[in-house]
Amino acid sequence: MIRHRLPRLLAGAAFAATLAGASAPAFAQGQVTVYCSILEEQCREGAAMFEKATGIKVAMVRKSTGEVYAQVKAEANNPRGDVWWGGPGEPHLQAAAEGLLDAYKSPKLPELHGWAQRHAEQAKFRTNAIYLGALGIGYNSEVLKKRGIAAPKCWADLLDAKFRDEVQIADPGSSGTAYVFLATTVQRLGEDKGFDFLKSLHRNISQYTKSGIAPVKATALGETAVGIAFIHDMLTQKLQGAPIETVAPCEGTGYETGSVSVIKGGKNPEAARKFVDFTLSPDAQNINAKLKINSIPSNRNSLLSPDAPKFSEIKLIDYDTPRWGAPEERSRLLKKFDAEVKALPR
Ligand code: S7P
Repeated sequence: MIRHRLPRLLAGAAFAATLAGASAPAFAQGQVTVYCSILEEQCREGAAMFEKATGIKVAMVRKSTGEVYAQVKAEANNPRGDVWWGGPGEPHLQAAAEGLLDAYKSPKLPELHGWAQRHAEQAKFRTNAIYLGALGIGYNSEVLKKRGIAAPKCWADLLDAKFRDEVQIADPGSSGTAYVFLATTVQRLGEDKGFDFLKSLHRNISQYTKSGIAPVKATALGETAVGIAFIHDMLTQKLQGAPIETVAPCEGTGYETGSVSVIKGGKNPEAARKFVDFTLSPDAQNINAKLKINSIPSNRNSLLSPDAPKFSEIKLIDYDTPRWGAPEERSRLLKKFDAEVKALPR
């Protein structure tokens, strides 16, 4: 059943705040290794701000969410990372349940929206929420016009043969974005019909990219007519002048709870906790406003851009992040996707 819980939770959540600059430089020493699954430019900006504010040196590695999950798991006996910053919540939840993350109750928690506090509580504080983002379709209006194809309005429209080789999405094994699409489809249609849908869509997919942002960039450049990704990321391209339009699919859609976690056994646990506090603060979350990345921040005092997609205007399914982030469910769905969808000829 499709319910609309989040729009109500977010109603009236148009908070105004000032874009606070970085805090005064501090004299703490040390270092922290951050595996970063948000966008490269956010990672860079955040690292520079944190170094300036704390004096702690940041070693930053940018990888997609599923890739970081795999790396944290592979390094479990000798963790090299301290913090995992960003990306949809499901791989974080899987890592949490597998004992790969440390519980941390940040002093910033009381500043967070109710949905973010619940996310942390449900995960026994082994991960924390930093933003929300709804999944959708983006299309290049110039490419569709050239091809004489009508703009899609619904997920089902993408199954039409006229979209053959015209759709891009990432691989759900590497990309947290694409995993949200896989789980959304299964939740929306049920597992059997959901996989039938994915198999039909497979015929129209030109490429499963490694990162979730790649289809957005390809759509903006006209390298593909359609991309499936987060609506706020497509909006960033539109705000930068790309001929890209966004669609909140008519059947309803899922969303991500962007997360941050302390990696268990990391060499710099104190610096890691400081970094998590930073990611939950308006200073770090307002990087998005600066870069025109319009996800919905978890701190009530962070800026919410007037351009941010309005959850109250999007038909959302009652997307069950904890369910799709459970280890057995995520591993099973990814295995099934590889065997029954990706392996199919097109
Ligand atoms: O903050 C922007 C954003 O797009 O960065 C994350 C990133 O794209 C996730 O990458 P993968 O799909 O490659 O794992 C998103 O969580 C977030 O919306």
